[in-house]
Amino acid sequence: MIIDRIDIIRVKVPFVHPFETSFTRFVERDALIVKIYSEGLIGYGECKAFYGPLYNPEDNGTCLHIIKNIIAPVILHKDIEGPAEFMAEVSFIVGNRLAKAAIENALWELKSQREGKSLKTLLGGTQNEVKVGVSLGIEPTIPALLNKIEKYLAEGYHRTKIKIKPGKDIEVLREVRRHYPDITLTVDANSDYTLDDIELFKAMDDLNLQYIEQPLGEDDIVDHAVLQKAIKTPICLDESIVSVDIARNAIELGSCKIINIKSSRCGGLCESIKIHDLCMEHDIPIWVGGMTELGIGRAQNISFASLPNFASLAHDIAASNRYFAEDITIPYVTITPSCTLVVPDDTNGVRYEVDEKAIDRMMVSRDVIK
Ligand code: OSB
Ligand code: MG
Repeated sequence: MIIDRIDIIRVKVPFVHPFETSFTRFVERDALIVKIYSEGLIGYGECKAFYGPLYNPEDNGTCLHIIKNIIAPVILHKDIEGPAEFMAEVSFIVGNRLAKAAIENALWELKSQREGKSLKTLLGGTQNEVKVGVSLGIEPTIPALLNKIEKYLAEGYHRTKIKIKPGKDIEVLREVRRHYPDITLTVDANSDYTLDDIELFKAMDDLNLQYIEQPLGEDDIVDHAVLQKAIKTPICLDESIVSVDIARNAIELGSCKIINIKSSRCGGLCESIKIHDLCMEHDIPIWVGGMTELGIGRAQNISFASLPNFASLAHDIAASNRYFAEDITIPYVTITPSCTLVVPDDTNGVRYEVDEKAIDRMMVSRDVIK
């Protein structure tokens, strides 16, 4: 496919409720949307970077630069066969996985249109519906958190994940468990602890958590292996898993028993499918992680989650209204009464179209490269 033009659109979309993690308090989704024009077709990709390099080493500023000044010259007016060939073309770029993934994702959309096949079919998805969990931010008080838990349990969310940070961890979790002895509960530390906190994680073994997500450094898999040997609760790696090679090393070292795959964090769907397959070979359960995506990224995550090894655990692909009053797809991503998401496929008619007018309302800048 000839790449005729690339637009990079920066949007800001307010959150319905601030989302606090150990590394920042988000009040809006600051995001880049890439729009690739190719031979009369348009493919969209959502860049998952944030306003600052707080969770990933990249942010929207670095992604804009890499896409505009490094990636675009490589693909503009060139004939790019597809996502895999694109990844080979940009393999000279070290890191910058979120930037590559944004373009890679848009190329998958173009491939889907060109071949008249759903993304699910192209990726090898096998499931018609996927189960959804909710990720809850740090709240100012325990009653405020319990309120949020109640709200999302009432909506049917299959798993409750709670963000923790030092000083807001074990007492909060004990209180949650006291109120909800039986719910599927997980925690996400977003790398805010070290091996000095090993006793804290041993204490969490009493709370029947499904997993503890990324307790230690975002670039560590060695200390995680030490911690995993010291506790019974499975560790689920998030930040640390940025490639299939790191995933293989982490599995070999015993750094985790579960992996959360965010395709953007790993440079796109091509690499992420390899991680999916590797985990399947090694009986490592996986689930699709979230980055508080807008509708374009959210819808792609649903298709990715339809791959076979994603069948056991709930995904961080909430309904759009968990974060936004207004989104950029028609319809908004919506859960079924049993709190699942129906995977768009070749026959069921489920489609998420991009709402250009909504993008225009939320746009703060636009770079056109042609
Ligand atoms: O660590 O999983 C994470 C949001 C932003 C950055 C990192 C993470 C998260 C979430 C939210 O937990 C998941 C979602 O609902 O999109
Ligand atoms: Mg996480």
